[in-house]
Amino acid sequence: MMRWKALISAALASASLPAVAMAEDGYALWMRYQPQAAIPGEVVRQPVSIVVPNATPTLTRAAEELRRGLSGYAAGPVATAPAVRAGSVMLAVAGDPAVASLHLPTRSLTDEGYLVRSVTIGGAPVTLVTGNSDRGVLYGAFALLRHLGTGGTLAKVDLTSTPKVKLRVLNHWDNLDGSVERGYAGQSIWDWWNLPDLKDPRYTDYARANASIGINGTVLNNVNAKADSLTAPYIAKAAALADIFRPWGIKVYLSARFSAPIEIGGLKTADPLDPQVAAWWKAKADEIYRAIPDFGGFLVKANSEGQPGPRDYHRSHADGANMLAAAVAPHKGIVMWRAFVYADTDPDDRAKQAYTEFKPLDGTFADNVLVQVKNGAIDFQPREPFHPLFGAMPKTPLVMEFQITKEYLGFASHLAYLGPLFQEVLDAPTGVKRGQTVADVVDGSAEGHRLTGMAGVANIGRDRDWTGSPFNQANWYVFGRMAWDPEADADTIAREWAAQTFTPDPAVVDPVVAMMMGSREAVVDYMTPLGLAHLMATGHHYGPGPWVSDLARPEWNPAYYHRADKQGIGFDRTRSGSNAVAQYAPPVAKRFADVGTVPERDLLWFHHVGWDRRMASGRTLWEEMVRHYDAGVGYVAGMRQQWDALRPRIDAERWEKTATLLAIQEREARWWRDASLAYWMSVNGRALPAGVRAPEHDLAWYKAQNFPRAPGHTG
Ligand code: GCV
Repeated sequence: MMRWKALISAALASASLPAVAMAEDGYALWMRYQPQAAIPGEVVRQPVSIVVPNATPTLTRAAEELRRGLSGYAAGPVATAPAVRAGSVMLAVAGDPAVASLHLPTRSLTDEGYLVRSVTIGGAPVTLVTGNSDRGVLYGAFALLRHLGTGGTLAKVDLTSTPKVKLRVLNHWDNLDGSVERGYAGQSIWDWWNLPDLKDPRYTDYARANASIGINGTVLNNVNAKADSLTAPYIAKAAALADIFRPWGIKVYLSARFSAPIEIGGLKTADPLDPQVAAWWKAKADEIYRAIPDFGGFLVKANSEGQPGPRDYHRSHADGANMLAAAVAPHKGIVMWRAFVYADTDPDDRAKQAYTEFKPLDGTFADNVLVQVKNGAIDFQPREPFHPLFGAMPKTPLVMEFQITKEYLGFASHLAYLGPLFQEVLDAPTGVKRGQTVADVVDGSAEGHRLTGMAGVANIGRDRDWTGSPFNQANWYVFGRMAWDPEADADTIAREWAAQTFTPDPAVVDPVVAMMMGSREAVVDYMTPLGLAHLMATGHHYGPGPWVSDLARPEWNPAYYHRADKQGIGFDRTRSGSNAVAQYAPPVAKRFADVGTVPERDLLWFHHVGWDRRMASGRTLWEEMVRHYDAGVGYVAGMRQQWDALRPRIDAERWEKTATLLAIQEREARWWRDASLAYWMSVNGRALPAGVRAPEHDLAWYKAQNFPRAPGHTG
């Protein structure tokens, strides 16, 4: 049979197949490229061939990916060809003569944007994938595959996009011993022991996955860094990874331990103003760049949770950051300096400390320094109001740091799609200028910064499905897509993820997306409703521990955050309390400070209120809290039902795993609800509203639960 006929008959056959695929282990992520009607359809009447007139390592990877994707979708072979003919897909940079002669609007694509368009070349209808650099073309190839994987066809393709954020970076909290801090998907994917010799094929698949969603950087090691990662053997290991990632447009970065000059450099000090220290870092940077010419730069956690830093020498964070920035500047490297600082010696509200320390430093950082700020002022809680530093440091580029791994949202076992969390933060008005949002600060448009960034703490490990569950893959995916466009919509991204991960069939996509979109709110409801935060058990943060109040550092105790007593609950951050609200721009501060205008979802974050306070629903606060706990548990029960109904349409392996995890989630959601209610009742002395189910056990039982082996807790 002629090849094009084979293509069409395969497509027709696949179109009539039931939506069930074979058993799958999730390794392929959203890049499954399963047969579907979209490729030949009615339109492509010629066999597909891929043409790359002027290959580079990146264009070769892009072509190979397209070949893999198109032959998967079309269930037949797709060839590479030397010249275009009808039905070809051509990959070429905009400067390529064949593309330039088409006079396409490519200028606005800047460096990494793409244009994928149906054009005519030499009389032949061709799908052109172009950009101003080969990385742009690579992103275009993935955009085309996304288009096809979400039900699009090769007819009249017209896709164009330019990333709004320059540095789109994963942060791995991976330790050199293979453990992952706050990792719930197995050991680190980096086999440090066998690198640089053993190049696990997984590294390439990791790069493909990241490139497919626009991620262009990766910090390989934990921010709680060991100086060893800066020694020659580890630089060689990082260089081996950089070589694999480079053609996929991904740069390697390292977390730098500030005291490394002492630990591995033999110096007596790490004082950033000491010329010997600066010289040591400069030589170290030169050494790294000899091995990794496109090394991205350093990420630094300084003077936070026991890490060393410039404050040890009575220097500022800017002194520390600028010294490192000078070391990498000759190589065009950058420094991402974290603002996640708080100290037990500072009696002030923990939520205020980063702002207090960093805001006065605005304007003092070198041009190649970005300050990396967590999305909220405490620590990746199920919900936090946006961090007040966004909008408050106009002269400094601020990197948004999200946590993709779910340290505080049920680890890998709970289904919680983080798209709505990311979007809620990015969409938040800063109040600094009319209409300005956090996304405007992050993408630089607020102040005209060109060096911009978004970082996500990775949820990736050596588990076969990378992230511990099929649905956790969506959080990696949505991070990449929102880093590309911080104004993107969580629902739209969930749809495209679900279509590629399962099938574009709306009978699957609709219920899957419906499950996902409310899933994070459900976690908020059963863990920390109405603005509560940090009520998780000590250390590992697994399960409820609102009663904990005996830890040495006040801000490590859940009781510090909820402040519940017989009369009421919540942290007063208004003028009568810590006055953290004053760190926001006046219109936002005003809204949060007034108990009548603060959004109810943030009520107890900003206010201490009585249990009998009337809520918008007419219920008392206590009744409303109970309702939220029940709603959270009920949502999980609903997800289980929806997932059960999808059983005939999902491959057995991924269905089973998800069903089992949902059962765990329902059990744990009940545990959270019951333990929390038992504790609140012990504090407020109230009964449950009529008809509400009592906790299964007494408070003593919940307090006695102990999980010393909970995963992810490494120091
Ligand atoms: C890497 C939280 C986590 C720590 C983490 C820290 C940080 O406190 O519990 O594991 O350390 O944040 O972001 O630096």
